[in-house]
Amino acid sequence: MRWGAACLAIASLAACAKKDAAPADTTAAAPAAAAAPNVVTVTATDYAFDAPAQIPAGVTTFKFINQGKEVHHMALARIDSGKTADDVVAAFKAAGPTGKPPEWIRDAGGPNAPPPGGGESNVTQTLEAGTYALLCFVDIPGKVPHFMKGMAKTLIVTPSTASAPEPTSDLTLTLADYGFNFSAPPSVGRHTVRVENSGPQPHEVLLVQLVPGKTMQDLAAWVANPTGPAPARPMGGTVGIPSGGHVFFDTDLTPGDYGLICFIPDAKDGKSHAEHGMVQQFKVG
Ligand SMILES: [Cu+2]
Repeated sequence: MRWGAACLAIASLAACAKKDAAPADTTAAAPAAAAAPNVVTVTATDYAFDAPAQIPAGVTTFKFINQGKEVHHMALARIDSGKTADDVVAAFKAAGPTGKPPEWIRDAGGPNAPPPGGGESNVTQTLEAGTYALLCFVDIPGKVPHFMKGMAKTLIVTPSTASAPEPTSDLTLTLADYGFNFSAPPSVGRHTVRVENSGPQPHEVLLVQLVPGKTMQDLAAWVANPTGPAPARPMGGTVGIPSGGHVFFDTDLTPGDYGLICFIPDAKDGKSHAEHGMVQQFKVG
């Protein structure tokens, strides 16, 4: 029931989603040698990730394309000790629907869900060398998380001397226990949003554009019982980032009603952060 959610931080197997844009131009006044982020394209289908097996460390833009019919995201999870994505899946299976996720995996961002059927989302983040798993925690339809259906893939990030700077942002979105705060009201047009997690718990942000006349309450009800057309369209954002972490995403906003939501299960009671009030609606234009 967690549409586009990540849940590495907590317990549930039932656990736990911009438009396309190029990396922000950071070179306006920079020397000619300023490097650009490494762009890594990942394509999702029902139910698999098409992604490279190995990429270099450094500032990286993940361009995420969903060619499937269902909603997908690409959670990045840092894993240690020679573990693989198969080990992550086995650990979640062993823990069962109400068990804790393995202690050896950590939220590490990744692009949240774009619109299905060819939509794109993106995230730009500084990647440390190490071993990661790409995972889809979305469990619509059927309440079985997609990582159990094949959407789990190991990604090796190799040491690198790449020196691309992080993007320059024009908006900051701060995540807290439990809420969202924009540095300024988002306007129509293109933005590079810096997402910061100021809370003690991991958080994600899924940006959605609401169908005219629908509300975030309608979306919450639909996620709990996804029958009929969805009242909102996923527009990217970032999957879970740890306390103190930050990533960037580019978006292109047209006039309309939008929302922000975090589906990560709470560390204390296992309810989603959305149920704790981490959901916000706003108007653009
Ligand atoms: Cu999925």
